Amino acid sequence: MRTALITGITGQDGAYLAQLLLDQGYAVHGLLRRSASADVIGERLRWLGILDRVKLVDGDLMDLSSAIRIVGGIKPDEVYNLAAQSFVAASWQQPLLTGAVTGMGAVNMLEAVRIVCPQARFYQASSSEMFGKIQQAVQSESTPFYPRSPYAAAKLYAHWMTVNYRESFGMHASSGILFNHESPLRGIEFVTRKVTDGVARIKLGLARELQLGNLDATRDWGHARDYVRAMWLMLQQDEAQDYVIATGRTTSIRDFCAMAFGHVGLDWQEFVRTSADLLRPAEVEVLLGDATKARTKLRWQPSVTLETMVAEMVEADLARHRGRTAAPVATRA
Ligand code: NDP
Ligand code: GDR
Repeated sequence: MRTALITGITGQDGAYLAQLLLDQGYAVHGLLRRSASADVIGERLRWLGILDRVKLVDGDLMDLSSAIRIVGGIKPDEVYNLAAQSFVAASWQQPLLTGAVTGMGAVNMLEAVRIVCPQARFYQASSSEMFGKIQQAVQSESTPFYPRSPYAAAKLYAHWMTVNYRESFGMHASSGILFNHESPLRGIEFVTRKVTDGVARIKLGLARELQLGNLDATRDWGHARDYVRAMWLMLQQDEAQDYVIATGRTTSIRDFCAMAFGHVGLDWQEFVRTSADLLRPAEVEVLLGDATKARTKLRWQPSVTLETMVAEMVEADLARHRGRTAAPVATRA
């Protein structure tokens, strides 16, 4: 039986990846940071029905000694480093913490693997945010980076350190440069889930409006379940490399709103308000990925369309809120 260690197992991707690896017959261990809210922290794993099938071990990405202890104790075949302070907007408020977790934390994991389990295969969760102020209209593995936030700068450091450990120490270390991917398990602060949650609340009469920031930005959105499959495929290759994972379609926040509200028969323009407080100090205006390399070498391709994903997310949020419904908002014809 193969063994995997996932950092960030309580997050969106960690939960879906754990499910995929369990289905493949892996023993799955997850690094869990200590919390006073331990009862709610495994909510995504519980939602997927796998909380009791994964083994959670206490540790923190910022604590090298815990990383060494955990990697040395488990001796995993594969390590997926998904843990991060992953919310871009928060990274301007907490730049040092973001650097410590998202940047240095990845190096702690690389060091732990190098020192106590160098044969393990390593996956680093890199990000399309590293392209930032885009240098090419469509971004691939060869597109120059231009990070636009403390988060993106921290990810870029972790990305290059992963390349560095591969080239310096011969480690099987790969970076997946993943474009935005969403699901019903997406954190509530990210725009897609904020919108689908808002749609559900408004539809059920629990809220009257939804406040958003920049509606003009566009993102290349895929489904997290498809994207964790790409992570796994990267570690099954003989040679470690870096891959862009994207759908090749970009959509504005405005159009995403139209789709999500439209799913329940509402006109988004009646409910969405914009607030300058939600604008970022520097914006990534457009992202659009070219995943040709992944399609060719990994034989990976997305299976879920944006329309299907939006419907799944809205329905999941409706189900979550239905228990505490007030009067529903009338559906427009
Ligand atoms: P989430 O924000 O949902 O999950 C982040 C995870 O990191 C959580 O399990 C969180 O634990 C954990 N974590 C945070 N700080 C620490 C710490 N100090 N020590 C240990 N664990 C910690 O992220 P996603 O699942 O969406 O993303 C997974 C990874 O992929 C992240 O690195 C993200 O930056 C990156 N990424 C995501 C993309 C996306 O579109 N989703 C696209 C490209 C890259 P807790 O539950 O305790 O908070
Ligand atoms: P992003 O995702 O920053 O791309 O990072 P997010 O959903 O937060 O923002 C996407 C775009 O929507 C605009 N926006 C808003 N965003 C949020 N969160 N809330 C709002 O109210 C709002 N209104 C407009 C933003 O300005 C932005 O342009 C995600 C994270 O998962 C990262 O960890 C990951 O690396 C990248 O995707 C790829």
